[in-house]
Order: sequence, then structure tokens, then C-alpha cells
Amino acid sequence: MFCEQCEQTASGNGCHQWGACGKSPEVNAVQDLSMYVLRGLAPVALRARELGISTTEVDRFTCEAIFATMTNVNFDRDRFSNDIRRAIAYREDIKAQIQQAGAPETWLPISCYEPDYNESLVSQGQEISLQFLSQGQGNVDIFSLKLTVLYGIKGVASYAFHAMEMGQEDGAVYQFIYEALAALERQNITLNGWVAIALKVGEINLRTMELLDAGHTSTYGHPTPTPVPLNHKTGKAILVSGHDIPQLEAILTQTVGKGITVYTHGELLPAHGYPRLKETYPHLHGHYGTAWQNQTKDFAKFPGAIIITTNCLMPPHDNYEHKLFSVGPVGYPGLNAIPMGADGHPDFTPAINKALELPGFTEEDAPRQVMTGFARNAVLGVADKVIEAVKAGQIRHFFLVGGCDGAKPDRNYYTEFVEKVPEDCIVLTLACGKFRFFDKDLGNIGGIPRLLDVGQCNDAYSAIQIAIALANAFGVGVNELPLSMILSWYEQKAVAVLLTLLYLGIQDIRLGPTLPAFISPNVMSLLSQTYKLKPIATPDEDLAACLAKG
Ligand code: SF4
Ligand code: SF3
Repeated sequence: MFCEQCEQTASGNGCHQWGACGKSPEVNAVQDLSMYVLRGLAPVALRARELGISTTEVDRFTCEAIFATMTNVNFDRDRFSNDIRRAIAYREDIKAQIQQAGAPETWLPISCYEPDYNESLVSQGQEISLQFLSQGQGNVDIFSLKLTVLYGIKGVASYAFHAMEMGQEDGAVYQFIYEALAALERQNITLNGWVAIALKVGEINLRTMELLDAGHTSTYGHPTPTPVPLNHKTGKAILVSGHDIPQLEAILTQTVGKGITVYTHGELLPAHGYPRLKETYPHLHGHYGTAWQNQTKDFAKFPGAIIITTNCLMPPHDNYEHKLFSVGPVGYPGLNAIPMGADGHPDFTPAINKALELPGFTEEDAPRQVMTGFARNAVLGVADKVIEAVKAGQIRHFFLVGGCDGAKPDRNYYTEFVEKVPEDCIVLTLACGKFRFFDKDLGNIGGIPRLLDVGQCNDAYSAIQIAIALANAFGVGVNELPLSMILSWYEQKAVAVLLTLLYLGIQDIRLGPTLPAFISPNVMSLLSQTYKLKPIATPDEDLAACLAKG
């Protein structure tokens, strides 16, 4: 096998024997085969769209099928075999519709591929992977950019899936996903052509995050600063993990009046900031545990049912597998998958029954809390105060310390960095990397908290809006603001967000804990020359350099 799509890739240069995430070579092969048939489906879908043939169902399927191949999402071979069959069925169906429309066949021969279902899909996937990887023996820099596009598109597809769940879709997003997938099969694109496609991934990701933001804010209201208890209440309990706020709401709806308290985990912490969710469901109590990589400890201790939506799932341990349930693109062989109800929505009854069977919390613990909900509306609502504080010299600098968390010890950099930020500076944060410092009391500057949780990784959209508004207020560009971005990455959503920041021309981003293995030295030097993108150094060195910027 070969996979290098995430930050924890083995020895920093690719998982070859077994995934550091727990993915087996067999699952990797069927994931590669699934992505291959999706690349074959893409030009056919594009042709259909040109002819005005509806691809709505295929658009949604494509995003979910891509999403399932991301790091820590789905480890179930059957899921990918099923996706391969569905992709081919969609492709053949659209081809038939195109023929009926009387259009000449102009798609590439690749779109006729069909695996031999009597033979192992694993060995066929391995062959396909080798063919794709052989392109890396030609121009390594072009191959590096192709992988950047492929991984960035995975991030975009995941956000598009979440946005779609709340009725927010844009044909331009699906169109570009197909264009990028189809481009991956072309051999005649130059290095500059690939740079342009990678930046376009960033542009489309910005639009996709905007759709997701519109979905969340129109459904649940704009986040407001909200205290979130970290202590539990006595009684039966359900823990909801992942990124999916509508699924959290579905669980809240189905547990009304059942005497169950619902807790968030991981990237669902910012859900507490949405006013309509808090007002409607008083049994949404607090947050439990920290980032995804601590789930084996957190889940084992939780005395109720646990539902994991989307990502990030680790291979479950025996001591909590019986109380763990999956929903949506996420999955693991043998794991309890939430069934669909008669209304076409997930029916959480098995998880609710499990929560009622389990003891729940038998004792209260001491009250502790963190704050969330500092998204664009909340921060820009006090923009005058912020601007005044900057002008008066009370706020010297803003740091956006955001991104993913992970298991490696070198991620302590981010904790140390935040601890060392001087007292006249503000820290904005987002995504699961914040769990390295989210419960630190950094105090406030003239009533403005020094640690502001903007939200999930997709709320990078909100952080961008805050930066643009501040730049406009000061009459400068974003790069001239006293703002530095210190980012941590782990999986492919972070790749998409990074491409968005580069598309917007943001300079001087510091990226860690290590640079992506799929970025070749020449591509890295191009990024450092054009955008001054750099790897993190030490907290002291980076802080000094950022503060010297002004
Ligand atoms: Fe390795 Fe990451 Fe790929 Fe898993 S997703 S196999 S850890 S590179
Ligand atoms: Fe985290 Fe998976 Fe990236 Fe959404 S939960 S940020 S890693």
C-alpha cells in the first residue's frame, strides 16, 4: 500500500505496510479503487451537466463517497465495494441519458472501466494505485501538486456534504469537484496549470465553507459567546462526536423527554454557541473529553452511549465498542451503524436504548467551563471596541492558532506558543487543535477575552471574514494587519483550508507540526517564495518574528 494523505503518515514519508491511522492495506486498495471510478464518473457527469441533464443525486453521492476515503472516516471494505458499484451504475445511467439526448460520445475511454467482481477488488485496487503512483516517477513536482489537489478536493467534498445536509448547495462546487477529478486523469497539464488548479481548490473551498456557514447560521442562528460546562450532571448520557451539527440536532430531537443528557465531543464543542440549539434543547448540557486522538481514553470512561458522526474515528477498542455507534460516511467493520428510519433520516433508537441501559453518571463533578461562540457576528459586533483597543495600543497583535490536533508530542508547540503569547495580544482559535489550550484562562483586554474560539475547522470562513473586516476598518490589506497565522494540520480538510488561505494571498503562515509529505521540495520552495509559507520553528523564535512584523 501507499498513502501519504495525512500528517501522521509513517516516518513522515508514507504508510507502506499498514496505516498509522489503523487503515489496512486492503481498505487502502478499495479506497483507491473507489477514487479511481469516481475520477471515471467525473467527465461523464460534466458532459451531462453541459447537456442540462440533472446530476443532483450523483453530485451528493460523489461528495459522500469521496468523504468516506478521508483519514479516520471509514475503515469498512464493504462500504467502498458498494460505492464502487454505485459509481459505475451512476456512470452507466448518465451515459445512457446522454445517448438518449442524441449527443455524440466524447468522454474518455477510462469511463468504461469496470472491475471484475468475481476477482478481488483489493488486488485490482492495488494495480490501479500502482498505475497512479507510477506518474510520480515522471515529474515529481507535478505529481506533488496532483496529490495536493486530490487531498484538497477531499476536504472540499466533506464540507460540501455537510452543507448539502442543510440544503445549501452550489452547482459551481460540484462542477469544480468533477473538473478536478477529471484533471487528475490528464497527462497534459503543466506545472503552472496544476498550481492554478490547486489555487482554484482554495477558491472553491472558500465558497463551500461559506455554504456551510450559511447552513449553520440560517438554521441555528449566529453563534454567541456561550459558556460550556466541562463538568457532567448525574444521569443517563449520550456523547456525540465528529463534525455534524444537524446529526447532533437529530439526536437531541429524538432524546427529548427521555431523561438523557447530551454531551458534545471533539469538533462538536462549537455547537453550544448556536442559540437555537441551546434554547430548543436544554438537555444539551456540556462538553466531554478533548481532541479526536484521545478518544480511546475518553470513550472508555464515558458511562453512556457514544455516537460518532463524520470524522475522526479511530479503530475502536474492545472496552467501548459495544456502546459506540456510527452515522453518515463514518464506519468500521462490525461497529453498530445507526439504521435509517421510515422517514429517510437516521433512527437513533439503538443508541438511545444503549444509553438507557448503561449507568450514566452517578456523581456530579466540580463545575468547570470554557467559552465558545466567538464567530464572525459576535466578534464583529464588538469591532469598534477591538479597533479602539488596537489604536490605543492595548491590543498589540492577533494570533490565529488553529487547525487539527494529533497524537505526536511535537504538537506541544501549540500549547507552549499560546502560553507564551504576551498579555497584550489576542488568540483566535478554531478546529480541534484548540484542545491543546482551550481550557486555559488567558484573561481579557478591556473586557475582550484573550482566547476567542471561532468554531470548527470550516469556521475558518468566519475567521477570514473577521480578518477582512478588520483590514477594511484599518484601510490596509489582511497581510498588513498585526495578525499572524500559526496553523496545525492533520487531515485533508486542513489541506483545503490552507489552499483557501493561499488563494486569498495570505502570507507568512507558519505550518506544523511537520510539512505535508506530499509537498515536494520544489513545490515547497515555490510556496515559500510566493507566500512566505514556512514550517513552525520554536514558540520563542516564531513569537519574536511575528511580533517584529508589527
Ligand atoms: Fe497513513 Fe494517514 Fe494514509 Fe492513514 S490516512 S494510511 S495514517 S497517510
Ligand atoms: Fe479535527 Fe479530525 Fe482536523 Fe475539523 S476532528 S479539525 S482533525
